Amino acid sequence: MKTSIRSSLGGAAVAAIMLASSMAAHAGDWKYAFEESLTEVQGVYATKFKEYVEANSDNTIQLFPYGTLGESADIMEQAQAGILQFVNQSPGFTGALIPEAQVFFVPYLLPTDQDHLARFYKQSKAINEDFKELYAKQGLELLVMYPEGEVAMTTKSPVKSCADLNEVKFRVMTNPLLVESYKAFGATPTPLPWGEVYGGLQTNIIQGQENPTFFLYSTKIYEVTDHITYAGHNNFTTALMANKDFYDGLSDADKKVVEDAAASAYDYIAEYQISLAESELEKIKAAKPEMTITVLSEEERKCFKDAAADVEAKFIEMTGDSGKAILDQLKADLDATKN
Ligand code: 6CS
Repeated sequence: MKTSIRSSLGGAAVAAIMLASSMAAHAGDWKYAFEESLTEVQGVYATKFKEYVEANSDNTIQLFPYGTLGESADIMEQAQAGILQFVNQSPGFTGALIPEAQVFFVPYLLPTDQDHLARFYKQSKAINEDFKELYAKQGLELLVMYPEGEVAMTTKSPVKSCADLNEVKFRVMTNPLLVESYKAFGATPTPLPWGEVYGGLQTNIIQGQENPTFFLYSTKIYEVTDHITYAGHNNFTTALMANKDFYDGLSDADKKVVEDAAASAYDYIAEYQISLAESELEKIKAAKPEMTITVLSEEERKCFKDAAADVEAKFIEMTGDSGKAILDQLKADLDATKN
């Protein structure tokens, strides 16, 4: 009798160990790379995503901040090849791979109202259905797009109108439409990966660049430029994707954890990045009191707004019917999420 209890207990223990090890075998150790440091917006988003996944499943996530695996283009290649399971890349770099993603660089398309933006990214059909299909064709499962803040220009000389950008070599992300945009603004656009921007400004190879306010502080770009200008022309959009084969191979439960993690991190970051714009500008003012900060008036914005129509036409020329359909859908989504 004793023996049989012992052997049945032993059998249960072995079964439990087998179950645990089979669960461990199925639990993933996922790799997630992004274009910023751990304390910048993409890093905070990634941390929230990781915390959610690890609290709600047996999977673990290893985070790879900017620079640990290369530039934006490198981490995208690694994600497409399946070396990484997740990659955060902004359309500013994805535009070369998915031309329609350049739509986010049509000036004045996105509103500056952050509440409106937060509703838009979440509810947009263009993002959640149309772009999903376009990313899928590149082997990527688009999980979410989210905002990082209004984009500001930082330059070595003051900018009050497009004329002030004449002869200014202005760094842009490697995105053909962004090049067109700064051409239309009157500058000499210079596409460069992020790693070359600080040095380029320091050595005067370039004299300007654009980014959201928090990034101007965290990357110390204020040290190598003297003027910050808000023209209200854009809001920085970024995107989290998974390798599609990896995602398709997940169990329904894991797919749900991934989607819920993306949504939960979205709700956090949509709020978080709003307060950053103000707090980080204050830090720039404290670190460099002589920095000028200018919000262009409606009149001063006129030439930038006029240029927007040409950039939109260029976008359609570059992307044809597919781009036009995305642009129209995006405008309809922006309209539908106004209130
Ligand atoms: O301008 C860039 O290249 C970078 N800007 C931001 C806000 N995030 C990552 C990206 O590499």
